[in-house]
Amino acid sequence: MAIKKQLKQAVELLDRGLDKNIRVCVTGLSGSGKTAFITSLMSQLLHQKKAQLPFWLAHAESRILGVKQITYTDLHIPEFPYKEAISALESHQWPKSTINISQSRISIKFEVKNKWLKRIQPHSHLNIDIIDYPGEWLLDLPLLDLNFITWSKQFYEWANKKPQSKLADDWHQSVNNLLKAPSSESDIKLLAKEFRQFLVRCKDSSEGIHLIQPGRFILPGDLDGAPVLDFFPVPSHVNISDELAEKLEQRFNYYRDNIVKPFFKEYFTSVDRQLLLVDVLKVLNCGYDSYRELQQTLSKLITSFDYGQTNWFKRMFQPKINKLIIASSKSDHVPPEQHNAMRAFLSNMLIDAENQVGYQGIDVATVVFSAIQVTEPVLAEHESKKLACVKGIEFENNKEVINYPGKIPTEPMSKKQWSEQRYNFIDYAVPDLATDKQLPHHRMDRLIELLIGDKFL
Ligand SMILES: Nc1nc2c(ncn2[C@@H]2O[C@H](COP(=O)(O)OP(=O)(O)OP(=O)(O)O)[C@@H](O)[C@H]2O)c(=O)[nH]1
Ligand SMILES: [Mg+2]
Repeated sequence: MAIKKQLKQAVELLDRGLDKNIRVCVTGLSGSGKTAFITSLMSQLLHQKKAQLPFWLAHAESRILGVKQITYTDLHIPEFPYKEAISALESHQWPKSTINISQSRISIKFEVKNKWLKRIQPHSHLNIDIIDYPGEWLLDLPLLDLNFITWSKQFYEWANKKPQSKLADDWHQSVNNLLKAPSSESDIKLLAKEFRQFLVRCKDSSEGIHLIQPGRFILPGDLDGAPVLDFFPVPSHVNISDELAEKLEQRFNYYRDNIVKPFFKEYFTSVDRQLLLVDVLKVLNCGYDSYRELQQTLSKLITSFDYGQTNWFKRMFQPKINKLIIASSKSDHVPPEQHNAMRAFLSNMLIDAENQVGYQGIDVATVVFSAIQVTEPVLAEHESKKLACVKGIEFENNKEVINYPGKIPTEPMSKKQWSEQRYNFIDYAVPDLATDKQLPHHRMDRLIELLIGDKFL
């Protein structure tokens, strides 16, 4: 009887110790590669039997017995469109930019390694939950700690900085003019529309602007046309009627409390591991102002997920994130000789935020990877020197190119140094890929090990 009881206790311990469910939160701005990453992750896992994944230790030890996609219990959330993503790749297209939420649950059955645990249960399984969503919505996270006045103040500080200040003239004029007169509901609607148009100009510009808030103003989803989106920030020097101030504040509060808060509450609660994807190539192309703006945007995001006592996220969710992986996606845009530089660049950019998170006892790792490798490294001759380049199909014209993108700096650059650099990172199309085996990648196995490797005890 005593043995039976001990065994029961051991099994309970094992269950807890093995932590059978893990929730991975993939964060990243629009275009940073979230959907490509999830597609590749599923492809690597579902084809693991014949896959090359040497940095995933449990796999290298041949302890992964099988992987399957299982039904998620939250029946109201659509399933991640893996099949659609694969068929897009088969027709040489990238999966479409995401416009709504989806979720996937993958179950991995594995052989237990720990010799004590193994006696009780030779096999175990780990369920991984992962969600995909439009990157634009992520930028609403910092709004949760703001009220209408602080948000307006922050907005105009941001709008007066380059590069976005170059696009803000029309908006400043509209808000100044219209607010001089008493504002009817139709004036408010019109101004809100002009505000959205300004945000869309920022998003579509080639200047590399990132902090485009509120996210639903760019990608409203099912809120298209809803009055909750009829608000805009008011500059502090403009005096508006109490009635208008109250209306705008009410809508801001409604947006924050009834749209943004439930979104983060539902999808970001109980996250165990966080992966932050960053497209560093875009800022290298766009230059200093874009770099600074991305740095500030990401730092703001990281510290919104911050785990400090005073933070809204902590107060609400008691998060248990114990690992943050900051990853530079699309490493196939640069030759392997520059991967270390790419990592150093990312690390330098986020050093302060990383330091802050690390101080709170959270493991932080920085990596470079490519979810779907669509280029190959080649050596090209230039002025009788060999130059490490990449060869791929240029997205814009569907022609094969050999591209030297420029040398990524390993040390932070001054504004002058930035102005002297020229980068030429181009977008690549999807070549002919076999999709009934693991998708070609760079370091997805390292990322899998960092994200979940410690769960295969
Ligand atoms: N070469 C290369 N390009 C990539 C890779 N991953 C993503 N891309 C490019 O980046 C684009 C955006 O990737 P997505 O995965 O759609 O980005 P996202 O973060 O899901 O963006 P949203 O859905 O808009 O939030 C793709 O259409 C590709 O052009 C990669 O591993 N290699
Ligand atoms: Mg996406």
